[in-house]
Amino acid sequence: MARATPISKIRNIGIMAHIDAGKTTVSERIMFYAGKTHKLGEVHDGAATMDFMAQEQERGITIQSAATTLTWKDHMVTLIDTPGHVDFTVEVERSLRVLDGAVALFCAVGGVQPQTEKVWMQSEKYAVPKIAFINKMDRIGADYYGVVAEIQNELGCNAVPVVIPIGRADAFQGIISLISMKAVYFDDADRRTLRVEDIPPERLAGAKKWRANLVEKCAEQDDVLMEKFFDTGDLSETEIWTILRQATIARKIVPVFCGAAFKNKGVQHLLDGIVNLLPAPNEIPPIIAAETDGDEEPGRREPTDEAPFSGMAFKIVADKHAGKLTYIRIYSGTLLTGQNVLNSTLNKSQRIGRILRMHASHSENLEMAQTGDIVAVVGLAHTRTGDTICDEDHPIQLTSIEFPAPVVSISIAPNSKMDNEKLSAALYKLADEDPTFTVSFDQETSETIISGMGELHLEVIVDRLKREFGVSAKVGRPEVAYRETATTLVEGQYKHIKQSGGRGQYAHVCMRLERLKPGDGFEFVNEVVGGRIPTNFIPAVRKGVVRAMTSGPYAGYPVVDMRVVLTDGSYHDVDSSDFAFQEAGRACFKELFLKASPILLEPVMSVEVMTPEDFMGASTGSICQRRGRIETMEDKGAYKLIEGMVPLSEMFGYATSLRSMSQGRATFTMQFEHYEAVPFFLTEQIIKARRDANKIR
Ligand SMILES: Nc1nc2c(ncn2[C@@H]2O[C@H](COP(=O)(O)OP(=O)(O)OP(=O)(O)O)[C@@H](O)[C@H]2O)c(=O)[nH]1
Ligand SMILES: [Mg+2]
Repeated sequence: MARATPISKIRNIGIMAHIDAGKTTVSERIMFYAGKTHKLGEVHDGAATMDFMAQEQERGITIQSAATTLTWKDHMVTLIDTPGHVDFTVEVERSLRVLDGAVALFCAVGGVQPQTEKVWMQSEKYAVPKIAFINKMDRIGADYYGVVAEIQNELGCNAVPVVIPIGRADAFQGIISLISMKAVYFDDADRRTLRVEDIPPERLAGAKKWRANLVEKCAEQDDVLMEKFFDTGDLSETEIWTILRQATIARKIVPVFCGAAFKNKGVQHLLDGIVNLLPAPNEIPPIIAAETDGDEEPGRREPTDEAPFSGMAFKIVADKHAGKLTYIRIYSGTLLTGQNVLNSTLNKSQRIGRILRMHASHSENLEMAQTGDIVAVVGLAHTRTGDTICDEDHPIQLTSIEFPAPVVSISIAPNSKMDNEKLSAALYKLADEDPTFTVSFDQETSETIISGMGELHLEVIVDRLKREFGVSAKVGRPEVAYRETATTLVEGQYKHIKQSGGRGQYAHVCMRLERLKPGDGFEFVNEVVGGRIPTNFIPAVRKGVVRAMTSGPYAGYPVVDMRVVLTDGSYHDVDSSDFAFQEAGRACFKELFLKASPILLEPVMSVEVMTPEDFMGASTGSICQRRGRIETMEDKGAYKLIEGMVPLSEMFGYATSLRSMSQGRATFTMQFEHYEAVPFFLTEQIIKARRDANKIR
């Protein structure tokens, strides 16, 4: 079927940066210049189109990634604005997984922040080509060249300015394009008009120096151009664009632009950069299957409409009107409404209902979608985030999306008992949307426990429950998601025998517990030979072990990083059953685990505090007091940046305490780093508290 837009003119782009760098403001300008909106919505007025959730508008931050599609110079650009706050990192991860290119935003004053490094690394993991935009050039202290150097040194990339600013702070008037070698001024009165003039004489030397840098960096990429550069000392405009495009897509160069989105400066050039330098869906490598599963074709799909359909579900939204919306990135082939597709992750056939193109909170119906499109689909009832959707006759499974495990938990109960069912239905819908949010039920205390990435994450969930689902709920204090593991190797056996009239119960198992590397989870190995336990009972033993591990024997927390080897056992012709072997598996694991020197593990966060020098001592002290250790301290302009590791359990309420200690001038971010053993004296306290609360069996 004919395409409305040739695939070479499609761009799927994300905007990523630390919190408050101006991602949403840039997105609003992009939509305005592309004629998508006619009025500029400002974040701080709660009026940004992309920040359409009530919680986003009230807090002035982005919480969920929003997508919109627009046209710029006959290219179709799908743009995803991502949040900067670490609690919503899932939104960045899923967007980067399916996008072809990204704009990395920097604040001209703040430069490379810890969170910038984090999102940069996320984008590198998915090999996403990037261009950089240094925003907020109108702020006092803006330092374009300083930030370019930071990008090069701290992010270790080949950042090459394509424009340079004319003036800075209040005197920031425009930019010099190093490709056309023209000065461009942005008229304040009419936000759209660009005044293009010759470079003013006093800026010519600087512009020539940076032009030479750009040309040299381009020439380095290509032997023929290198020769020409040596002969003539310059390259043509077309040559620069062509080589810059190739090098950006190959991730050898990160072209740098600048402006002040809030003041409507520099964004049109960024848009030119997006369409001229970032890849089309057919310029990225064909996607490869995670596993071929007996498929005789090689497990790859070329990005063409003729190839069998394949796509990835990367986002689920419970929409009030449309129902469950599944966002899909199409990697190959064509998708039609009413078509049956295979969810190859679940091996389930699904029917495509409506296909929608999303514009923030609005949508437009489509009859079909093609390679490279990002659309939302109605009708995929079972599909989850990270699942592959594909042609039923040509199954393929793509690598899923990695999500961090939730680290903070709270108990939750509806204010009114009548709302019990409504609450659990709403919670499961929200968990469906967000893979870093989980819901569980504590059998011992009959409490519903919700877990997420941080306090803000859970606060937003509770708020959404009230507003979107009409359920008011009360919540407990935030608690740390501890884990249990064993430290020594143990072997032993357990006999489950019951003889109380009628048919008896008999199951006998021998096990060995071994410790796995952190993060390796759980392995169950069956070494039983000669039918000493019939194979049909083995899954029951495993089930019993898993049951014992869900609520660990030591303190009732999940057990992780263990290998359980079933070595031997015996059975009885009449009295053995699945039930008896499950019980034996559970009890044997429990007994052995408690003998294997169990310990508690706690999440440790990497914490970065940015503070004026005056509060340096107080800030480092606040980390040490919290069982933290300082890793590095460095100067960041007028500020000091302290990086350290602190157990999460010590970080509750830190925002308030840091604020009061520094007269509101120090700020911090934190993110989950790894699990570490809890010191023994604290373990005892935690276990006692759990016992008092009746949470240990
Ligand atoms: N002075 C100045 N302020 C800006 C500029 N761009 C954005 N801002 C302001 O910076 C604040 C944060 O902007 P946002 O666009 O919400 O930043 P964000 O990166 O989307 O933030 P999160 O989504 O919360 O991570 C807002 O008050 C903007 O008005 C700029 O170019 N200059
Ligand atoms: Mg935002």
